[in-house]
Amino acid sequence: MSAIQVTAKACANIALVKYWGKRDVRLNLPAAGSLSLTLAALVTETSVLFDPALEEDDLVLDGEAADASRITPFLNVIRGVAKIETHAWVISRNHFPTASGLASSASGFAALALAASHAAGLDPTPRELSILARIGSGSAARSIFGGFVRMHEGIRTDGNDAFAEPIDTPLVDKVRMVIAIVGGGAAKTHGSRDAMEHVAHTSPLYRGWLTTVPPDLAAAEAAIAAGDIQALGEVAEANALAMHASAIAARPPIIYWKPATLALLAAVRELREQGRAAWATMDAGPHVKVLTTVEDASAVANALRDAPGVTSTMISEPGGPAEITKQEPR
Ligand code: 2P0
Repeated sequence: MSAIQVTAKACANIALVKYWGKRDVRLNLPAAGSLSLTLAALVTETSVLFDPALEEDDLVLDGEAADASRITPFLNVIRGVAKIETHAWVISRNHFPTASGLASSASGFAALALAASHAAGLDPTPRELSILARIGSGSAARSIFGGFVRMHEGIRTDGNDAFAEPIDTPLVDKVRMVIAIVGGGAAKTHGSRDAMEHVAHTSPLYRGWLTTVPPDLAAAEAAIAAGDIQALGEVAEANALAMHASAIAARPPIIYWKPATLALLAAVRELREQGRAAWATMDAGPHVKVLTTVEDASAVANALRDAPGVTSTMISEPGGPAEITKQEPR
């Protein structure tokens, strides 16, 4: 195999119907489907080169040497398919606003899946890439695609039907996501990988959460098909609150919210009362992301900037699919 260095970029995504619980931990097979919006403002760019001179994988993350142990098993999957044993240089950079606390495994593993598979001489289809990215991180399966994306839970034990697909809709040109950063993006207390397992095993509300997902997915898909952002926003906000309720009820509890998170939820409700399009969603941290329209994005961002405890806000357009940005023979 002639060595080729491949650079790929991928955008993070925010789920409107959340992925929260697995049916298979090893393969990251989700217990239910999910639905997300890919965001242009949150990009990871990753370069990969397989080099016979290396004795182990070498990772540089945001300019600093990093522990490669989370990516080596993932690269092993790619090496297995490509029938190579060579180790790789991996240089990855998150082009996120500094200290935002939004660094996501979704954009990271989507960019790595694309760059590493091509650097290993493979040429996977977008669906194969989505399956591959999922093995790195469940939410990364969605970051292979742009705009609105639907993740399928699948039923197979090998995971070959657990992939994401883009939802083609003109609604994507009408929406924006406002991200309100709480507390300067300090490190979160519970990583989502362990947290969702803990919730699944100890929360009396986990089963209720799981029964919420299929009707929420159906409602979100119907809202997108109808171009109805209000219906989509209402289901997204309710779904996020249900996910957090399951976490809060875990034993011991997992409470991601800070006082500012609740202040933001109140501010979003107030914006709606003023006639603005604004619906909130929260992930494994205190930050609040608000689904809104192109017209209302500035007003929403301005209102949230003034909420107590908010350190910054940004407005993101929907992002595109993961793509290769550079290929150089070495
Ligand atoms: C989501 N989250 O749908 C949900 C909502 C966090 C809260 O997907 O173990 O980092 O790598 O499959 O993808 C975060 O979970 O978990 C996530 P793994 P991942 O966006």
